[in-house]
Amino acid sequence: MKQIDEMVSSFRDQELFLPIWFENGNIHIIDQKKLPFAEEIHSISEIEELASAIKNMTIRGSGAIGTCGAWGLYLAALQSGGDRETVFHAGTMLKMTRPTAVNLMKTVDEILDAIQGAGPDLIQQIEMKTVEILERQLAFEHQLGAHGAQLIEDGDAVLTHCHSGALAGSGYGGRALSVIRKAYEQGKDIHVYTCETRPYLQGARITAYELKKFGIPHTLLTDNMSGHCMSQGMIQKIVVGSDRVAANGDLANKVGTYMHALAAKAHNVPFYTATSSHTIDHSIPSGQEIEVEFRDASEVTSIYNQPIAPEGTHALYPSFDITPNELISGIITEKGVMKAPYPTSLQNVRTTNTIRA
Ligand code: RUB
Repeated sequence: MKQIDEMVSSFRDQELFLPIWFENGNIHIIDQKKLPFAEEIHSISEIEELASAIKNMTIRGSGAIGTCGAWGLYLAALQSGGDRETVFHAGTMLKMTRPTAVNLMKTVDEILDAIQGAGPDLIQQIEMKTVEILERQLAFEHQLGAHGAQLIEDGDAVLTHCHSGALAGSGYGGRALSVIRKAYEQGKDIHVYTCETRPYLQGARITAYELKKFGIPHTLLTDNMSGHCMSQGMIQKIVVGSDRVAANGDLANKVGTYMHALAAKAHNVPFYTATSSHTIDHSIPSGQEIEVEFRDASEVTSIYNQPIAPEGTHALYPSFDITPNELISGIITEKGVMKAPYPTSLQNVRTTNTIRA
């Protein structure tokens, strides 16, 4: 417990905006469904509760749900007194929660691989691995932020979609907002256009909330305004996160991303994704093999339980879309900015951890 306690207290000293942490024997998460109107904290004592919080998007964002994999297995290990079967069962349950984002699956498998030979020290081994994964992820945010900030020029307006920020990662700025935050901290005069991101409104509710918290000037757009703004020369760069990147550089991100990338190509606006080497899935040759999660269409026919369409209207909610590599100007990672041809450049950031079925 000491290692975990020390890590959480060091994260607190760094004034991170943590999406998830461990305290008094329980996992704690900020309820992202309630933001920006309330900063409500849930205490989680059962692995089933964590799985359902991921499924119903109380906690979300590929980096944050990746860390849920580590925290969840640690909780399962502690509660079962280090029972291996319980830990493996928890891993299977967590991996089934969200099919598109790869970090959760990879994190679970990384820990399960690490404990293959563990004996009575199983809890301690999971604790060590959890600390390693969380500290690594935070370091990545700073590193990829620094690489990406070099692409942002003084005076740029940067468009982002969905929420790829502190609460979607380890608390500094996640991926896209780490790039934006670093550029801002370097003293660059930048402005951010955040798209609202229907239907769950991550951009309006959470990205705008974090930008305000960090003091970064921003303007909210509805998703259908980006093409017009680009045509008027109002946007110089696009930076989004990624839930999964295929070996050829195609990426899955929140639905709507593809549409911004197409408009960006038409208007010569560079389109970047900020991600980590762990979000690149080398087992998938192209984006066509990425499973796109479909969510409950009632989220489209209503907002905050208020119907916005005639009763019985048929709606569709693919939660992600695939942006093909030819629309991507660069893939920002903790090891640098990867450029086309991606099948070659992404090999330079290949990690050993993979996903098992
Ligand atoms: C989140 C989403 C974010 C990505 C990328 O989807 O699409 O844009 O997670 O951000 P959801 P990051 O809200 O459905 O989880 O790479 O920082 O995770």
